[in-house]
Amino acid sequence: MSALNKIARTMVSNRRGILAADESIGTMSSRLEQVGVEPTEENRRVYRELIVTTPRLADSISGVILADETFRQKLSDGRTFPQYLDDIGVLAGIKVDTGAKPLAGAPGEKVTEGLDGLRERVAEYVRLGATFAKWRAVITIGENTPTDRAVRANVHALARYAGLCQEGGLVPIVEPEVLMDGAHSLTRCREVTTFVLQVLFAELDVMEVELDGIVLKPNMVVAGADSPEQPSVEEVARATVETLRATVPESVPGIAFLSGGQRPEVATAHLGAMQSLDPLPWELTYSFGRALVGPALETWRGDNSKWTAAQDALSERAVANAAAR
Ligand code: 5MM
Repeated sequence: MSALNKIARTMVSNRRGILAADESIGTMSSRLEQVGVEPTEENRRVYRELIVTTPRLADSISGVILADETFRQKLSDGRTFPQYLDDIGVLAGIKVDTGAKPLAGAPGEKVTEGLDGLRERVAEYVRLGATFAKWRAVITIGENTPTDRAVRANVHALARYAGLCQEGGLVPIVEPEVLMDGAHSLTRCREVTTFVLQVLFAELDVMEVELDGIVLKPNMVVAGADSPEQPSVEEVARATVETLRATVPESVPGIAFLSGGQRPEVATAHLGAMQSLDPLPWELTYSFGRALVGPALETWRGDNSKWTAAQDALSERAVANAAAR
């Protein structure tokens, strides 16, 4: 078993999943403002300390994805976040993309950037304690989107990112997110997700990325958030698993879903329903952001007398997801 494969397996096995706490400074700041907390560097640090020091986190969380700012910050006891995670038996991951930017010639569509200097940044993050990385591409469903060029530009960047990570010793989480925004049907989401994953795995093959040393982080196949016809939990589970079976090679050790704006309980129910389908060739787990930390942030709201209650809210979601899988 290669070193990358061993890390990837640790990320997705033993009924654990991955916590996405890598909101960029802009996203984290607006989430704090939404709950009445001033978006300072220190408040972002304190909030992340609340999250990672949740008791028994390691029972249900195998790895935490951090943003660059958090990766270099320290907990109140002086340990860096990666050091602390290592001490509690949780892998530290780093988001290495620099965000989705407008794609030339494709109105409304974006391409994720961050390849410049990535080899050197990977080397630094490895020195600082990272074992895996994350890069998220966003694909929009609309009347005339996604365009072929938006999909191809994004999977090309994902594949080059994955290759650079593996060269430097990090397991790449490969995240092609087909957004839930819009009124499209489940069938349309399935078509788009199928196309994106087909083109993605063809590109990973071109770049000779070792598939047993990645973790795929896709969207579930759902209807658009504004669609009048919302499928049942079983329909989502079946459509998602069928889409993955048709596109994801069996050598991929694990698939860790993003939640994408689904309500926390709904995302958990979908994950649970998938496990009861026929035996699956890969581990199926979670790499949720909002569906794990949303209730904790809503509970805390910057009030440290709610610290324990907020950690309980995170524990509840983490334990429920671990049970679901
Ligand atoms: C935690 O949010 C991540 C970073 O987002 P920005 O770079 O836009 O600030 C995000 O990539 C996240 O990891 C995924 O979207 C999964 O999170 P959800 O909330 O969809 O499960």
